[in-house]
Amino acid sequence: MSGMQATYLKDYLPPAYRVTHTELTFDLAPAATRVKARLHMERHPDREPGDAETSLPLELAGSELKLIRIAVDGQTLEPGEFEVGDGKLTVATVPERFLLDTEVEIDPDANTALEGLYRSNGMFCTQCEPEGFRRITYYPDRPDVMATFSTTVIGDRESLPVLLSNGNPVEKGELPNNRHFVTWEDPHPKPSYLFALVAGSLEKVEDHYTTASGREVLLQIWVEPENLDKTEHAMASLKRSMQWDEETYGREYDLDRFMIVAVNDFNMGAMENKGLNIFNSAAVLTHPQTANDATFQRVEGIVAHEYFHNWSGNRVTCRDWFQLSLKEGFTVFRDQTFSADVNSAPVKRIEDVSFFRTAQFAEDAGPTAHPVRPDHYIEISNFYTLTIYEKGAELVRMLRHLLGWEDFRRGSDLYFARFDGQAVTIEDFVACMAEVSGLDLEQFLRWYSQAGTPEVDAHGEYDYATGEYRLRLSQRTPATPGQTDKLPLHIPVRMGLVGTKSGHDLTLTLDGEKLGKDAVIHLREAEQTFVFTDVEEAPVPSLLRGFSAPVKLRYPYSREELAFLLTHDSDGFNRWDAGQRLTMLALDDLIAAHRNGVEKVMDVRLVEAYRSLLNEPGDDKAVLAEMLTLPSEAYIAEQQPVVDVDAIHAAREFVRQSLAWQLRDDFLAVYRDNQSDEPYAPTPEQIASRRLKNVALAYLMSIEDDEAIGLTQQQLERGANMTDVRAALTLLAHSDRTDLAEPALKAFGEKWAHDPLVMDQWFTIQVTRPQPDVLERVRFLMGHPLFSMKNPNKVRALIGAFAQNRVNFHRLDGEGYKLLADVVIELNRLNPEIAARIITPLTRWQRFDEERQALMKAELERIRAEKLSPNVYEMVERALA
Ligand code: 0A1
Ligand code: ZN
Repeated sequence: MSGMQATYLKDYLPPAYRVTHTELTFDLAPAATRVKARLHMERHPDREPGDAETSLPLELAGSELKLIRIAVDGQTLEPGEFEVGDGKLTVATVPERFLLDTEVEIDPDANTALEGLYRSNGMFCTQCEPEGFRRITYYPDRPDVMATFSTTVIGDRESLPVLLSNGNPVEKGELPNNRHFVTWEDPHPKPSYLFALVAGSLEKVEDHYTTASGREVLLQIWVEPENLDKTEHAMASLKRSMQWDEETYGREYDLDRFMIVAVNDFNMGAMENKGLNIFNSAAVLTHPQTANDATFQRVEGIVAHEYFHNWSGNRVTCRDWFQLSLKEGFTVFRDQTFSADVNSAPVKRIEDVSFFRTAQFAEDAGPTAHPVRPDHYIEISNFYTLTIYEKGAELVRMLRHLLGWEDFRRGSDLYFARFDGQAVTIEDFVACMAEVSGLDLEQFLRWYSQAGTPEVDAHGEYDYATGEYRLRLSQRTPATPGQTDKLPLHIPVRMGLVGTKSGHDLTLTLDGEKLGKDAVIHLREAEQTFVFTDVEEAPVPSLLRGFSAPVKLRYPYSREELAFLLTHDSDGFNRWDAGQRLTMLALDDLIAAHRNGVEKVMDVRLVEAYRSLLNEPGDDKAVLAEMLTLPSEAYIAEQQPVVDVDAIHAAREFVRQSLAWQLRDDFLAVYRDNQSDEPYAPTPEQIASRRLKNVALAYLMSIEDDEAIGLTQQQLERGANMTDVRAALTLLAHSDRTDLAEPALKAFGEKWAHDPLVMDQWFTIQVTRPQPDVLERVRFLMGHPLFSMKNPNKVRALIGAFAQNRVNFHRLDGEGYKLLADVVIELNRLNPEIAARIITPLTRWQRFDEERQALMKAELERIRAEKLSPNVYEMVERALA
């Protein structure tokens, strides 16, 4: 099957022909839409025919298209003058410069893959990244072909009053048979993956933004009428993003209008189509009564992310899909910094890193590990991964720290100026950074081509006699599939030495040079020793501050040293990290005790550490809430050589309950102190208070404290906002008290049956319970009238969430695995992209005991026996390789 063939980076060639201008006409109809395309084409100057050829054939990508007509320079081609098959259309000979006309018919209603043109709730919409445009028309559907677009959309006046596409509307009018049209022009050359069309019965909220140079921009958010009251936060986030990008990167918006559309059926979070961003409704709609704080913050981040793509992605795009992280890594870094700037910066970093160390580390350690710039793929849709996005962002963050902000900004300016309107590579980006700074980034580039998480081992020794502190660092990257030999990387280690007597950062003197109290040292060799001189007192090292490189850092800290860093480290992030490490040591003992059937004993030092956090809060509330949050089961699992699902769950519960018993009154006081009657606002202060309050309540509920039960019920009934309601409902629903759980779930389900995004939360809350009835519940809820396998949000809310429920998904009878495999098999047919994502937990079989390994592999084999899409095929083959 040709779809199963791999594409290699080393085979890259520029296209034989490029498009300078694209004219499209859509005649919309649910099952038979006509698309006419007129492409202004010319030979690519960098591609000469080989010696044996007189000309280069024209090859256009196309799939699931019914060709009606094709003409070159107005001359209709007869069968025999072109060839269709194998996902492409080939014309053997064409002139140097020509007009290509095609007309095709497509069936949006049959499109359950949600790539190309499809319908969602009666609305027409598109998703073209990475290779969806070929399902709309025949085209050189690759990012290095950039053209201006002129798009006419024709639709039914009654059912499709709103007709949108990229750029600016230039003409509209009425047509016979109750139809009308709008023509849009996008003057900025763009690749086909940034094309968008939306048509439907939508309503809008409008606002304006004046750019730094005085351009008036019309801002519109288009939604279904019932969602008009859920757009305020997205609009505010958009305006903040526009201003931030001007102030921070000197980037202004470049069209007269910027539109966002919310759609219910969408494979991912959102898409940065030029001037017409399309969002999963879950990633844009908020209301205090329907969305919690985390959602408000997620929406803000995604709105910013898509907006920032206008420069990092659209104006300067990727030469080929191997360069995906060029736009995604940079843009994630930009949105992370934005969110840090407008919220609590340390908390944003803590959240991002704890997610990264749980999920990206797991990807990097598993069978689907790949470099930030992969060198081959079967299905590019499978590479929208944590490695490309989040690790890519960590690499940009390292560059920013290596260069310092000023040079980094100059490098960014150079990159945008030099490559505006072009499709470029990751090397082009890094070369700009090297050029402005004079730094040698050759070794740094290995980060892009080498997969796997480097492990850094650190050992320190203080010599009282000489006042020397010797820090020995060594690095090693474990083998990953297809990459056995790893080279040393350039690892920036931000650090301090905290004096054990003074409790303060000591001045760092390295090789006679005074570096200050917080400095970056550069690990470049497999092993290196750094000798700090004039160290006045014995220190505890604080290493990898702010998570300055995406590595696993090991240092043999004692519990006393960790407790010391927890209170004395000047770096908030490392203070939090010390707490995590201290908790992990206690958890390790408890996991061992559970496995050996020995009685569990709580580490008093941990209790005391928590007591002092609660009683002498030195940090802001937001950081404190993070400090009081135990590592997740998934994170703990990441640290174990063989994952013991039940021991991890039992150990973590034991710590939670022990802390709750011993610090009951402190938690209760925190809860009381953070109750408020203020009207809801998604401000950092309010969010921190609510978070802290609900963390405290969760501890108290873990021991079914009577007073806490009352407070939880009150909080639910009061219904002040979805943050408090969802927290309370989750606590009741996850308690062993069926008498509390069932009525609360039932009432909530009835109250919100009309709101799909709230019902997604209702599904998730039920299937993340620790109780053993969950699998049956998932089966039952799959039959719920609101559940649909065709809606990715529902699939994620029910099946995706269940697969994160560690004790229940990993049941020893294998029923959890079987359920997921059944879903993958069904989705493989309906929506291969989602199928290939939802399968991930099964691909991690190597991490578990032999019994579970066998069960998981058996399900992968059962999937492999099906007729598979390239998406699922690639995932299964990698998992079983
Ligand atoms: N570029 C988008 C991500 C995205 C990728 C693929 C999609 O559909 C298959 C949709 C969105 C982003 O980074 O936000
Ligand atoms: Zn993106």
